[in-house]
Amino acid sequence: MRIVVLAGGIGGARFLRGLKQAVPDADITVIGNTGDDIHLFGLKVCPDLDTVMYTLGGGINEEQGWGRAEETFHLKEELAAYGVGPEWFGLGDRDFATHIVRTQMIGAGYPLSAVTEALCDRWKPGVRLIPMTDDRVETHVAVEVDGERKAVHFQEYWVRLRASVPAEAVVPVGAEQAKPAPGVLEAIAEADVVLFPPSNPVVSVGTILAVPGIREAIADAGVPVVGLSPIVGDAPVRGMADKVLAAVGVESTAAAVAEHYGSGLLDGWLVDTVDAGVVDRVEAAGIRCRAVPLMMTDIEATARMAREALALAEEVR
Ligand code: GDP
Ligand code: FO1
Ligand code: CA
Repeated sequence: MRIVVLAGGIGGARFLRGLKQAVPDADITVIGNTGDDIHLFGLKVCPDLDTVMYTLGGGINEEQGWGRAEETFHLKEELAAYGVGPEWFGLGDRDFATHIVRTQMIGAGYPLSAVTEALCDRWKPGVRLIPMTDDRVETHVAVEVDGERKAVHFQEYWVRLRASVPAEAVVPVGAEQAKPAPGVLEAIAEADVVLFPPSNPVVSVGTILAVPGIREAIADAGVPVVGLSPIVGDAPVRGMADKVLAAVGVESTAAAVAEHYGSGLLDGWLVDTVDAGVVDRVEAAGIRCRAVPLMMTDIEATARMAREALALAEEVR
């Protein structure tokens, strides 16, 4: 079975671990969000691609959900001693090596998709990981700080400001001009099923869908498209999905997120059992819906979620 997954960072990566366990023989292609990417210290950092790669490759800091296990921060401390920041972004020594290799290869002329493949030669994530695009896309968030409206990089909004100021708009800068990376449209066209993991619907899945051609390819593939809600009991399980959903005028409920994707894109939607009350509302929107446990407490629970998503895909096929 060929499965395509549109993934952000932590939610996407953890779901993929369960999916691999549920269907070990499946051919899984992950289209990764690159809107979170940021250039720091002259290096290109790709948080969501790295989170997927480290999580599936066994190098992730499990508690944190991002960055490397057994990390140290000597390099960052030395840079700070020179007065070189930003200090608000936690780049560890082990993680730095990834960004150095990536930046060096990009400087030598390799596209991000080829660089990602090279990095995955080491981590062997057991999926084909492709960035959504080789072009530069950066998610910016319009905020009001001290009465002044300005746009900040998504990482500045999330990590430095801790999403403590209202997001008024979310803009994937560069997305309109971006082209899907090689292999993205082909993987979608050849897929048996497309899954939206419990990833951020705005700044992860939404950003991937903002690359012209990807949304259309999914609709044209004519295969079941099934999503799992990142909102459980009217709040995100973690992160700032509620804040960025508000910025795009969508309420933070499992039903509203399904309606936001819409029946033109989604065929099936899984909500958590605590949200069983919204199943009828989602089905009224033309999307087949089931309520099942959606907390990724461990790999086995996550594998059950993946099996439910695939079963729903068979139902709507
Ligand atoms: P990010 O790039 O690190 O923000 O990761 P993603 O975009 O892939 O996923 C973030 C989303 O995953 C958040 O909106 C969370 O609410 C959701 N999430 C995290 N853990 C769980 C879980 O155990 N169950 C569900 N249903 N959603 C989760
Ligand atoms: N998240 C934080 O909350 N604080 C950090 O200092 C931080 C550093 C960082 C470094 C590399 C990386 O791959 C991810 C990192 N993240 C950090 C996570 C990242 O900001 C977010 O998980 C996602 O981009 C949110 O979607
Ligand atoms: Ca992300």
